[in-house]
Amino acid sequence: MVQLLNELGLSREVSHKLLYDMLEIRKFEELVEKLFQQGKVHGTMHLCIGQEATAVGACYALSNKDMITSTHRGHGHSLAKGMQADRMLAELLGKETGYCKGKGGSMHIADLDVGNLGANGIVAAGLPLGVGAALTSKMKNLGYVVLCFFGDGATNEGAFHEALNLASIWDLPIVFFCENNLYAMSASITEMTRVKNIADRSTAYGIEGITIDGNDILQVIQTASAAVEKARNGGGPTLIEAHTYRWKGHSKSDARKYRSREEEQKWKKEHDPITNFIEQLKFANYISEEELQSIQDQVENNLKHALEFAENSPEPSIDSLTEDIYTGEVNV
Ligand SMILES: Cc1ncc(C[n+]2csc(CCOP(=O)(O)OP(=O)(O)O)c2C)c(N)n1
Ligand SMILES: [Mg+2]
Repeated sequence: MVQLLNELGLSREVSHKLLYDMLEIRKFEELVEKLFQQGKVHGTMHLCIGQEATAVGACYALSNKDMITSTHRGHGHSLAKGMQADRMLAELLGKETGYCKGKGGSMHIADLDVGNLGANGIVAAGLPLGVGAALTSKMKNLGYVVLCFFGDGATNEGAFHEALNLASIWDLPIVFFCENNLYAMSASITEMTRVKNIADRSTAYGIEGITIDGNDILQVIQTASAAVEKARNGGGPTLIEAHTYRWKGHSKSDARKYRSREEEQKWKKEHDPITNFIEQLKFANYISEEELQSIQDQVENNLKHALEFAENSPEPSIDSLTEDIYTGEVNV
């Protein structure tokens, strides 16, 4: 464990930042759930509590100029890629100061400045977009890598297979990162595919496929970093399948009848990515109780200010209703 921290070049400071980022995602999601219950968030929303290590670990492997594509469950990806909680909350509350001026909301949140090409309400739709961005990087020699997040359910969509095939034959600088949380809405992965591992599907496209524990952030960093480096050096795509679990229902209208409370408890107790990382850090003497408390306080404090910012921000004006909806000429 200490060895892996050293091998990955993770200092105490960096490991504290990783913990901060995971805690921020969890607390952000808990806050969003509360705001939704208060009727302040419109539409639906999909929480990623329990899946913090995949978002933070995979984005740690990327540089600022690298890009991601996200999913309907994208709050964690967005925060991990460098988006700020205040403008994210403002977006979810439909405020003018939000990342998309309050017009995108949870499933269309994006920020090109930090390389987030966007959440996406269409399952698997981020993959072809990612392939397009990776093709641009290659053709224009721009040097950036694209990492596409998607769920297990997305791997049964045609877009997944087309994207992997094109990325493979063109040796694109892209990493396909599947967050296998065992379910697509109410359907268990075992009812949706006969292959044992989703990573095995890489064989059909002649690329490397790897299955990892997605709730172990160190494993995620190790695997994603190697895949990103390979992609950057012309080695082409990799399919990473990271096992994880969403603690909450699929969206707000889900009674979770398709799985048992025992199964949920087991994942929470034995595979909580945050508790596990804290234990690893304590074991390695990387964190004291005071430092842990201070990180937790900073997260709470930051979110308190973020919420104040979002709640005090103005609603968009009616005059701006059709602004930023259609694009003008695009220069490529
Ligand atoms: C093309 C398409 N089909 C169906 C839906 C409805 N839908 C929304 S999320 C979802 C499940 C996706 O499961 P998965 O990819 O495993 O992601 P998870 O929700 O587990 O994060 C479905 C079927 C959709 N949004 N788009
Ligand atoms: Mg899933």
